[in-house]
Amino acid sequence: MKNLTKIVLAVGAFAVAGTAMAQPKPEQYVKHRQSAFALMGWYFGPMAGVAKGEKPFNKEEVTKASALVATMAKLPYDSFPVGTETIGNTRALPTVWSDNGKFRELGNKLSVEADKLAALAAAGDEAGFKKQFGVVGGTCKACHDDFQKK
Ligand code: ASC
Repeated sequence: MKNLTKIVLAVGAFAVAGTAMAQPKPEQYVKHRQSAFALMGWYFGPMAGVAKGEKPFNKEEVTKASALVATMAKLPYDSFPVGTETIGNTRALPTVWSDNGKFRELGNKLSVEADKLAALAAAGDEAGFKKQFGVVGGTCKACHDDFQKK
């Protein structure tokens, strides 16, 4: 074998091995997506009191929390590969895979609406924030209705 051929084959073998090692296990995908959703709820939930006027609008707090929600909203949707439909304690409905286009669309919508919420918080726009909080919550719910077990 020519040296160049050997090098090409060796590099190819490393690339294949690297890909195989980097491939997460199905249960790791489930953990990834559930972690992102759990943190999203952790930061989103307490802002409901602010949106309802039960708690004061603290610009610093809602800016931090809504920015984290917006970041978390970008994470879970690549963690529903085929093969993770029934892993662990997943609450994902089969529709996540059978109607994946709509699922991804709602995921994108959540990201867009959460970005808007974060921008309103950072601008100190209390009235806008309160209104947009409802839009984001409605986006969460729309997806839960069709894609999450009750
Ligand atoms: C939350 C939370 C959700 C959403 C959803 C909105 O605080 O944990 O999953 O709001 O209940 O309808």
